[in-house]
Amino acid sequence: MTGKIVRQIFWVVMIFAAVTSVSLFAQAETQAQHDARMQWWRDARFGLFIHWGLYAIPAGEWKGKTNYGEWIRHSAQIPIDVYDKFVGQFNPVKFHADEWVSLAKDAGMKYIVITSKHHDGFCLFDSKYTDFDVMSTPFKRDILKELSEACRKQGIRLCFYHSIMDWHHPDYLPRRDWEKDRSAAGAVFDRYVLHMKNQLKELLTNYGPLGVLWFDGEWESTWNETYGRDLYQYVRSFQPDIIINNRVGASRSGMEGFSQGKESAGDFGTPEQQIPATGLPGVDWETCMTMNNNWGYNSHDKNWKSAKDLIRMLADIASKGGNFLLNIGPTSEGVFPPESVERLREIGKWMKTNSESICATQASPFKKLEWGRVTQKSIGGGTRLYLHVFNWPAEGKLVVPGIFNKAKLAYLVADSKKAALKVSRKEDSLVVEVPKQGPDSVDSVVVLDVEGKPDINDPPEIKSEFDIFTDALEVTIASGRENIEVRYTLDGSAPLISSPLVKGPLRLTDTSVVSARCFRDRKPVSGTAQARFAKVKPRPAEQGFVVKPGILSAYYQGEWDRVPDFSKLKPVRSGVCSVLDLSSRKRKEYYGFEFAGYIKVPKDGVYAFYVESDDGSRLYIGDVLVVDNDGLHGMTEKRGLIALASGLHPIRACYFNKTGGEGLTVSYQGQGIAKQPIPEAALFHK
Ligand code: FHN
Repeated sequence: MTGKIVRQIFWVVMIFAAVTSVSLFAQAETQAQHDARMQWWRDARFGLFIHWGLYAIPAGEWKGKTNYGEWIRHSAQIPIDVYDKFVGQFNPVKFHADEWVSLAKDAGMKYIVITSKHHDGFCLFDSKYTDFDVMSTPFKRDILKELSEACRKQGIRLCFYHSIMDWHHPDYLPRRDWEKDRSAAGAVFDRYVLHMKNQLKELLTNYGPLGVLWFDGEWESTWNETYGRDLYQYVRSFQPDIIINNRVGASRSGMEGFSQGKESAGDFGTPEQQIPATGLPGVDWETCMTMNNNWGYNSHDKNWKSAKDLIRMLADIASKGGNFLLNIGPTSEGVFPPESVERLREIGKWMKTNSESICATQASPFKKLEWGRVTQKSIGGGTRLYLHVFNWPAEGKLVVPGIFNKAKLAYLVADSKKAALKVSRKEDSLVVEVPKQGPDSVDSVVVLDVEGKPDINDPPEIKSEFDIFTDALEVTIASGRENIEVRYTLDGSAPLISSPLVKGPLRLTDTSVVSARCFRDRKPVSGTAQARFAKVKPRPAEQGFVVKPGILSAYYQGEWDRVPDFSKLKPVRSGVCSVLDLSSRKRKEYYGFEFAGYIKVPKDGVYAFYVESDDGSRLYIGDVLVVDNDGLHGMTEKRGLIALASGLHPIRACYFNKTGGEGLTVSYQGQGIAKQPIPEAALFHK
């Protein structure tokens, strides 16, 4: 029997043994057990993300370009043998685990998620399954071991980020498409899976109890939900109480971060660089975000978010029932960039006073408030509402609309004496009399204790197909509550009991500000909803020339983080295509398109244009930017509106893809056209 067959049998046996040993673990978890396992994480609300590795050495710069981060090996197409030389330079002599943990703890963070291995494959821990790890560097210290000890001492949960995608291991597939000289011959992906599991076993057995295993890099074609479910069970077979994110499987929908399908593996959703518009009752989720533009350290990246924005994001996320995982990319010396430390300290100052309004709170019972956000906690016989006031009321009256609980107590969280603030009722609102000046210009928190569970009556919903129109527009107003009268005005004033009753859809023929409010027994029982609808003139069609079917398309190759000005670039190829799609691209990454021509619309009226893309895209009609979906992101759709006269209008669509997923769909809707990709019959060029 040849050696090759023996080796293959060996791997089949090894893989089978690994899988069966895990499938025995698959225990059904009750909701109560699940909630108990998630409780510390739900209460934590705030954690530190750390992206650290060899990429901190080039610090974002390579051959004169300075816009790289942790993806530098791939984005700058650094050959593996050149990148491996960084191992001999990694010596973060200023690294002190206790300092890092104290900075996180003082900022009010309850857990730390650090990259045990990012996509480049380098391990920050001592692994016996590879030499591509920290023990092969001049530093020769197990960074994760030191961090686990510091976390245990300071009561912070240690968590690991582990990338499924691995640009270094010979068995990982696919190779990078530019790695022409790094053959995939002999690579066995399942052998890589076994390697990854062996390293995960090291992480799960050598560093004490872990809070979360944060998987990433799950989007390539070789990984799937079956692998994900198996890996989820495998990890929990070593630490049953560990929490695992939804990137263990392959069900995440782009940067929005939520899983498709109930059976998807993972305990929480992972929106990235974005905050969901609303909370999702019953769904655990965590927004991860950089402080500047990069996850890994980039010494040139000075686009820092302010501490004010970060504090308000924390309150916004908590008010929607989510967690905030805020990232730092340490330098190659082993320290946090000073700008990161400054922000951690600012946030820590605010959290020192206000952390009770974030930790162990639940999502707001209100849909939307003009002045800020709300979090809540159950307290004996009632509810404690934390009113996060971003815009302090000048006249000293903080109006909380649509609430029908009896107020018990109110005071400023920042007031150590908890001096009572006067609370009165004004129709549907509770009005808290507050000092002229709030205690914190970023987010002043007012405690409002009420009896019982929140009894909130949200204002009615005002809906229409679009918020602009050319001749008339139908608007519906509905409350969805029993025993309610909805009254409205069209001039922006608050509806009164004498205002008209909503008896069906309204037909607007002029620009209007619609306000609507619920009434019961001739008294207002909700706040006021308001929406503006503008009457606009349609863009005149263009005439006086002959057009032919199809739209001009120009194909470019290059690397961008945003839609470039294609007029300044030379296309690799130009031509005419029948629809706006990517089928003529020559490679899957580092390319862009510009489509230009005319779109023919059948009627005067408002049209909605939609652009769904990965990565960035922009859509112009004439010189108007109708849809701006620019930037690096997963498949994301944006919409824009424009009023057009029937006939031909110039249309221009720009698109680029950097790395990873790709995709572009340009649709339209309106004047009897259901939402659909712009068809061939509507596209022309001169
Ligand atoms: O490709 C990674 C990226 O480097 C970074 O780790 C982020 C953080 O969640 N995750 C991936 C991009 O979605």
